[in-house]
Amino acid sequence: MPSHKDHEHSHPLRPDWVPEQAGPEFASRVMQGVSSSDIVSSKSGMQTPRRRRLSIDDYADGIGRRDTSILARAITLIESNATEHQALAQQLLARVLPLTGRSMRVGLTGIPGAGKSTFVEALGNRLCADGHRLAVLAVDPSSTITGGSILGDKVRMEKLSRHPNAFIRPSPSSGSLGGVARKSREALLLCEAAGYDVVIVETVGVGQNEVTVRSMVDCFLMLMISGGGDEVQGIKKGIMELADLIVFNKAEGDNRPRATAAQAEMKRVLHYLQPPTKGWATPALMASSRTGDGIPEAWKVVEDFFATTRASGVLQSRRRTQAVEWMHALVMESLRTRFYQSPGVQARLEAVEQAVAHGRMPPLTAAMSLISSA
Ligand SMILES: Nc1nc2c(ncn2[C@@H]2O[C@H](COP(=O)(O)OP(=O)(O)O)[C@@H](O)[C@H]2O)c(=O)[nH]1
Ligand SMILES: [Mg+2]
Repeated sequence: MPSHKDHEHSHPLRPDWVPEQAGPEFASRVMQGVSSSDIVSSKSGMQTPRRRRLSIDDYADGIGRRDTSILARAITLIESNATEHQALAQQLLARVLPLTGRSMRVGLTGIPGAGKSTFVEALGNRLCADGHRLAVLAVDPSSTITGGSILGDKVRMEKLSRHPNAFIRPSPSSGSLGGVARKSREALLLCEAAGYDVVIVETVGVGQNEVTVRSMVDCFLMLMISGGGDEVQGIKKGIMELADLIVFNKAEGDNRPRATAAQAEMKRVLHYLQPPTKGWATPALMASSRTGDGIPEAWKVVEDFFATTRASGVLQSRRRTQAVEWMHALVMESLRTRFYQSPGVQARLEAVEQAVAHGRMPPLTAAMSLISSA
């Protein structure tokens, strides 16, 4: 039984980074999980976070009553690499598990500039107006969070970020793809526990990201632009083969004919591909996130997807498979970490690397010898 102390952080959780130009309001809604009530002005006028440590009960109760500032802090907790935070995060995830699984998990991909953020703003405001509660999570390990894209999102998702039914969380600021993905998956579960019935996991179209996001969502939507370049948009990399729905965005005005042609071409291509979801043929649509045209139709297709896959049981079986694969991925990650952190390996690793690099030891012998010293 963990002691009482284990239930608390030894350090207050603090945001790693808050955009200079952004006020506490934005910080609380969109950034690192600081609630504006946590920000107090000191005598010097500097803003300093004042945090009460939260127990596992505080986190679980806060999430249960849909307190977004507690949810944001819980996500900060799971994003923390500190051992004591990770232990607490695991307890919290186990606690809220019965409340999870009730959302439509939707992945969204597309090259930078395809209009993902604008699309989420347009779609999200509609969903929220219809009474949905929407969480938007970003998986973008390449984002350095130097401000550019996040401040861009602040503008693009301005209305949505202020909507009481919306919760927007950018990508964790550091970590490998695997690390970011783990955190995003756990963040998704926390959002579900906090009663969000639609969770959009957004990622940029650079290959491995999509595969990772695909493995944590039910429905995967790919946003494309006509004339965006097949290669960069992943047509030749097979990313579109992961998609349950392809939407050509920016299909308005002068661009409409080009989008129409691209859509027709895509339909022909899709005809020859094996769709990623059994019993569901991937459609290609057009929309304009700017004018809002085609957005309700795209959402209707997403709803159809859920109705179809739920009725056939494909949705449930995909989730079961995903959970088991996820467990295996965690085993691998944990073994790897333990291996490289073991004193025996740390003591010998560099020398063994040198020996392999200079051909004094075969890689297989070296690997086996490191494993036996772990
Ligand atoms: N004309 C037009 N521009 C759009 C549309 N959707 C997004 N944009 C613009 O495309 C640019 C990139 O959009 P953004 O949402 O940031 O793309 P992201 O990088 O995929 O998130 C911005 O200048 C948007 O205003 C659209 O439907 N039509
Ligand atoms: Mg964006």
